[in-house]
Amino acid sequence: LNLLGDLRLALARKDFELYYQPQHDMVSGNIIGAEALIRWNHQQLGFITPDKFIPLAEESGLILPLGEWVLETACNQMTRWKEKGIQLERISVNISMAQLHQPGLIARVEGVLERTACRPEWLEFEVTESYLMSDPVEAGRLLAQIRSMGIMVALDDFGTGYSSMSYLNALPLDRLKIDRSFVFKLPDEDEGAIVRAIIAMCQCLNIGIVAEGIEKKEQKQFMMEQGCDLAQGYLYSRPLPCHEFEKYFANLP
Ligand code: G
Ligand code: G
Ligand code: MN
Ligand code: NA
Repeated sequence: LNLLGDLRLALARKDFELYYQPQHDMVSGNIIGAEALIRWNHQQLGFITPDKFIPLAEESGLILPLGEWVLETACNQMTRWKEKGIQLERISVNISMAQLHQPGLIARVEGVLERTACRPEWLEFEVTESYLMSDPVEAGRLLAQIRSMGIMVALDDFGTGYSSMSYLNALPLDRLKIDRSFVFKLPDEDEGAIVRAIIAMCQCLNIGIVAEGIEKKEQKQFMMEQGCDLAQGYLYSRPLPCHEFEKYFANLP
C-alpha cells in the first residue's frame, strides 16, 4: 500500500467528498452554520477519514492543493445553498498551518471567492490551537488579514494544545471551539469548572463559543446553562453528505 502515491492520484482524480456537520444555535435550535469535513473515497479501501490522510498531506505538501480543493468546493456549495434559499449563515472550513503560511494566501482566497461567487461573510476558517501556538505573532498577522476580508476566524480544538491566555487575547478570533474531550466528560464537576471558566473568559473577550462533540442531552443542557452560543455533535447530527444535509435542514421543526 502506497498511501502517498494514492493520495497524489486521488487529487488528480478528485476522489474526495465534503461532508457537512450542522452547527446549531443552542437557544433557538436553528442551524446557523455547517463545518465542512473532507472524506477520501479510496478506489480500493472505500471511505477514509481525514485523521488518516491529512497528516500525510501536511508532511508531503499536498495539503496546499487539497486545501484549495476543499475551500473551493465548500464555497461553491455555500453559493448553491444560498441560491436555493437555504438560510445558512456560514460554512466553516478547516485550514492547515501550511495553508495559512502559504505565500499569496489572500490573493488565492480572493480568487476562490470570485470563482465561486461566495461572499467572505459566508465563510469561516477554523485553525487549531497547536498550529497557532508554533508562531503566534505571524499567525496573528495572517488571521487579521483574513478577518479584514470579512471571513470569520475560529480557534479549533481549544484546550488540547498549549495556548496561553495572553495569546488568546492577542489573536484576532471571532469564535472558540471547545474541544470535545472536555464536552465528553460533562457534567463531571471538574470538567464543568474548566468549561465554565473557558466560557466566562470568552464572554469577557467578546469571543463566541462553539461546543463540539455534544452527544448527550445532559451535555447540551450544561452548555446551554453556561451561555454557550453554538453546538455541534452527534446529538444533533453526524457530518452528512450534501443531499442528506439538505434533507436534515428541510426537516427541522
Ligand atoms: O470527521 P472527522 O473525522 O471528519 O475529522 C477529523 C479531523 O480532520 C478533524 O480534526 C478535522 O479538523 C480534520 N479535517 C477534516 N476535514 C479537513 C479539511 O478539509 N482540512 C483540514 N486541514 N483538516 C480537516
Ligand atoms: O475539526 P475538528 O477536530 O473539530 O473535527 C470534528 C471532528 O469531530 C470530526 O471528526 C467529526 O466527525 C467529529 N465529531 C463531530 N461530532 C462528534 C460527536 O458528537 N462525537 C464524537 N465523538 N465526534 C464528533
Ligand atoms: Mn474543525
Ligand atoms: Na476539534
